Amino acid sequence: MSLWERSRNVAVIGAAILVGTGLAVPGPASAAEVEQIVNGGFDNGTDPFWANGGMTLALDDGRACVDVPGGTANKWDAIVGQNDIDLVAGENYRFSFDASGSAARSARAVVGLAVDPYDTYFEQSPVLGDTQHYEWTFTASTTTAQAQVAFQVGGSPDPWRFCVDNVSLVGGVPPEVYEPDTGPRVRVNQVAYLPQGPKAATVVTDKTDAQPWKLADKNGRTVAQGRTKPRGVDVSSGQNVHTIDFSSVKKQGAGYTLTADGETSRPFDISADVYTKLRTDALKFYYTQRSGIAIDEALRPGYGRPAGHVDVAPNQGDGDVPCQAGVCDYRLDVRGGWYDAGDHGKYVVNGGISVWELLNAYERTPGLRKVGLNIPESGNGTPDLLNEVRWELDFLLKMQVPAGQPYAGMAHHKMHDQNWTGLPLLPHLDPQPRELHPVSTAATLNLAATAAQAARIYKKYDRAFAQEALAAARTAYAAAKANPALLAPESDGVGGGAYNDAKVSDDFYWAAAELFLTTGEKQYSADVLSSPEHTADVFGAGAFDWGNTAAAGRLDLALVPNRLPGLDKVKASVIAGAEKYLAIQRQHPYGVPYAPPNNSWDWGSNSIILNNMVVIAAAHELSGKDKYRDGVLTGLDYILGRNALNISYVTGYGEVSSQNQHSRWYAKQLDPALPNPPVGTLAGGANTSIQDPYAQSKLTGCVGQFCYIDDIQSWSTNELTINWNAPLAWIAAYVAAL
Ligand code: 9MR
Repeated sequence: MSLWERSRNVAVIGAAILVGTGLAVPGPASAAEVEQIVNGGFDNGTDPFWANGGMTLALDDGRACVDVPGGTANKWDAIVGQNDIDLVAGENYRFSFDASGSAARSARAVVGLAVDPYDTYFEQSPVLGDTQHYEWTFTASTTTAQAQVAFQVGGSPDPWRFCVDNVSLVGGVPPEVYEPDTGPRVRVNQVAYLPQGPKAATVVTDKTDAQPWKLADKNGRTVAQGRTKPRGVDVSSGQNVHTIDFSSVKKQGAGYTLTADGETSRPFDISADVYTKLRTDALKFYYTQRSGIAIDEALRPGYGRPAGHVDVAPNQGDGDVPCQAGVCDYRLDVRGGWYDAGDHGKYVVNGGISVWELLNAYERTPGLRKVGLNIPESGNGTPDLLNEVRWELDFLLKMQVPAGQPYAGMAHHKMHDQNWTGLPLLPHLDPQPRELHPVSTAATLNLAATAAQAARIYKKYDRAFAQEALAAARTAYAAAKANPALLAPESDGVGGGAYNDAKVSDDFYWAAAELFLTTGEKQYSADVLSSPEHTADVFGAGAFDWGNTAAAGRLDLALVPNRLPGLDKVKASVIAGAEKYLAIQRQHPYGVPYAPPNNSWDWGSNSIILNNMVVIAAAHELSGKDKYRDGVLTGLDYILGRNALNISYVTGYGEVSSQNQHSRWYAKQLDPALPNPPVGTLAGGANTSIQDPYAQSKLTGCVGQFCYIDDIQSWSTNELTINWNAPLAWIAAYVAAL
């Protein structure tokens, strides 16, 4: 019996090809190819294959079949497999089989370690139907004589029948090369350019001299033309590119196309309307991320589900959660909040920046007050954005250590499953024990900053809550000052993300800034002024994220009315930061205001790009200058399709968009009964470190923008998170308000 629940922490490299995708053709067979599976054609009965979970493996028309019982929770609760397989590190293997399923269920086909810790070396989860051939290649990361080929077929509510034949694992095969389908070489914002905004496109071409271009309306009539501007080789993609500027066209319309160098772009609009919808969709994302409440099918057709982690089996619940062994001897009720991402963890550090950014959007963009989100609280007299964020704020407050306990006033860094779970797994079906992890200075300051910010923003709607939040913020801030170096370690990453944060001067600065802005008190302004962050250049390659929060404090000091001495310098620093991002953008032939050192694109790069745009938008508010507005709009083009992969990174926006973001419950790619992520969900985006095995199998050697793949297995390039949708919502709200 095997537990393949480890979806992370495993290194596999190589390339994989699904036959029939037309992406690449296997190379010629080499003489050294060796079959590792015994009796894969089932010509001599079913041995040495085995089945568990109460299933009997039996021959049926020359294939091996099992009747899979219904009502199991996990894929690995029912397995057909073969053990004692040799793997050699660095060697390429072709893994193939024919399989069928009586219902449209997925089989998790795994090559992995047959013994504890059950590492996964390669996995795919095709959705089965009539008999079909499946085939991939991968490179083994490990040498072992204890590998296993397994078909995990559990996790179905109803019984079904699984059959398999011609199971093969051949070593010594040539590696495959993955070629993404990038469509036409003319790259545009596939959604919409604003009528009065800048309009730029990028053409991928070998030509080095200017080429003619034409803009056609939806009837094919040419409405503008000109010549491209050769830009040489773009560092971020390695491509030779030209740019096109068609800003002079201002006529609203749908279905425009741009043609250059014999290629015609995907269609796009010239219109502002769609950004009002994007603003709403990006914010509606949060309701379906909620923990501790049933998602109402009537409010989100196709997304209804039972409440997760409310102490109903098989959940172990969030109502009475202990600490990890040795960490504390009390228990907390930490129900509620948003699930962080595609996992079921809830993290104060990341919840903090998400709350801050959404509340910041609310404070900066008055139009947001009236936006309805169709959530259970709608119509209660409080703006829906505040209703939604309150769901997370209440959770953050629950993570604070109660008075009378050691570290009272500090916040636990995070709470999540004891072990990683596999995909798919709806929140209410997660069987893992939940645990509180140690308190940390960073989490405590996240709580202080956001609770202080909430105190000034919610005052108008809920005085009692505002007072409670402010008291919690003061307590947290004092506790952090008393415990200034309780740092969350990188090693605490089993069952949930580490969110390790070794630098907390930024969090101190941010929390002091929010407390000062809300109370006006000298004790907090003194801490702001004496912080080394106050005079530092906080606008680096990426302005801010969950681990770097000084810019959040700086932006609010610059924009929320206050009487801090030296405000001119604070404001000037924001303008200088925006100028830096504009300069990067001008150099960039895809118009991206982000150029990380060594072309090393960060995990969640799309959110970093959007956060840089938030700084540019802040400069627009401070100065009123159009160039900043134009910088934001041009940056958005990258997110919505003007990029090397010709993809919109927002589900449901643009002709080709991300839709298989890594999530345990929007797992349609693995189980057709589940939905894709809701429209308006941002994918993490290019990440040159490609930490997950699937991305490694497809993208090893990728350059910058190419380090992304729209596959549910790619948690390092294609996850969805609460902190990434926040800047999308911020920017969409900004654009909608223009
Ligand atoms: O977004 C996070 C990224 O910046 C970190 O480098 C990475 C490793 O710690 O973790 C990312 O956050 C993940 C978190 O740890 C767990 N939930 C999913 C998050 C997005 O992948």
